[in-house]
Amino acid sequence: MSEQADIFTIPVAPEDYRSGFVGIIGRPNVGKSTIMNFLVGQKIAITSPVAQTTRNRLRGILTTPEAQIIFVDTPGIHKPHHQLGQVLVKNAQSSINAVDVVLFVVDCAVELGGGDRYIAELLNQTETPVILGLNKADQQSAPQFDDRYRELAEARGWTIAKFSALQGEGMEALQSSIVENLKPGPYYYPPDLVTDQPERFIMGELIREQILLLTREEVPHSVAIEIEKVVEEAKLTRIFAAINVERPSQKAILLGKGGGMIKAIGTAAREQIQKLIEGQVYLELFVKVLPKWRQSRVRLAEFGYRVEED
Ligand SMILES: Nc1nc2c(ncn2[C@@H]2O[C@H](COP(=O)(O)OP(=O)(O)OP(=O)(O)O)[C@@H](O)[C@H]2O)c(=O)[nH]1
Ligand SMILES: [Mg+2]
Repeated sequence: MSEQADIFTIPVAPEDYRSGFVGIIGRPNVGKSTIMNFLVGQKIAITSPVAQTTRNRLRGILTTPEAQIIFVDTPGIHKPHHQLGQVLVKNAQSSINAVDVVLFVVDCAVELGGGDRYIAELLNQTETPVILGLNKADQQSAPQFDDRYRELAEARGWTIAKFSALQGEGMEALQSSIVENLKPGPYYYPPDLVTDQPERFIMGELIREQILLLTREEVPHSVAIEIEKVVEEAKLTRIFAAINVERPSQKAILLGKGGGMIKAIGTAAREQIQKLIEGQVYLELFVKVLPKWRQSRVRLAEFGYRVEED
């Protein structure tokens, strides 16, 4: 669809309608993507217990009768070690300035730490309203942890919300708090759209999610998925995807004994993709070795890791 056609499909919002962009930031693994998926009501971003699951800035759109909230999910902020790490951190930082509200997420099951303070410092330079989101309330065994988080928020005039994105408690209040912080505005996207990402990108992510869940450490971060071909037939969608890794040893792990691992990844990813496209899927995966792709800006761009400028 051309850009112009897009503009005409967006209706005019009612008077006193609110809208805006909400940047979700925080350390890796605190539950940022889980929060976005919960509020949007659909799995747009993949989630896993492995830190640095999210690699790309990703938009999830929630349209209600009173507001349109565009969530910008970002990779966890941490100290960068290599080219991919630097791209991830830079992108997360620049999204702080480009949004209307920042949702700074922490894991309240653990004490406020250096990683959170590092992010709080980045936020000191912004005028954007900040909501400090205390996630994983369901896992918190020491409620006194909240004291430090409250001090942090009160000293800076931030709003606080406490919730569990996994179980849902407190999520309605979080949504209200976000809407309260939004200004009157138009629909930025058609009301029925839930993400700005093409379906192919999400398909690749759903494959990567299974690799994160089924293989150990090291391998997941060296993986880049390329959807090479999608063939839509009457009752079946055939998808051909390459899994790029950096070393032959990683290829061996991904294949597994007798091809058992790649089969398990394929079966699980296929189920997820079927949910996404609401139809039958045939999924064919192959593993390729592409040395040092993470060090290469060109490769990063090829695999869809945008280097975003401030
Ligand atoms: N118990 C509990 N687990 C949660 C909650 N929210 C998220 N998780 C889990 O925490 C892990 C990380 O969640 P993600 O949503 O991938 O975290 P993230 O902040 O997006 O992580 P990165 O993309 O790596 O920065 C997953 O295993 C989630 O299921 C919660 O409220 N309670
Ligand atoms: Mg994430």
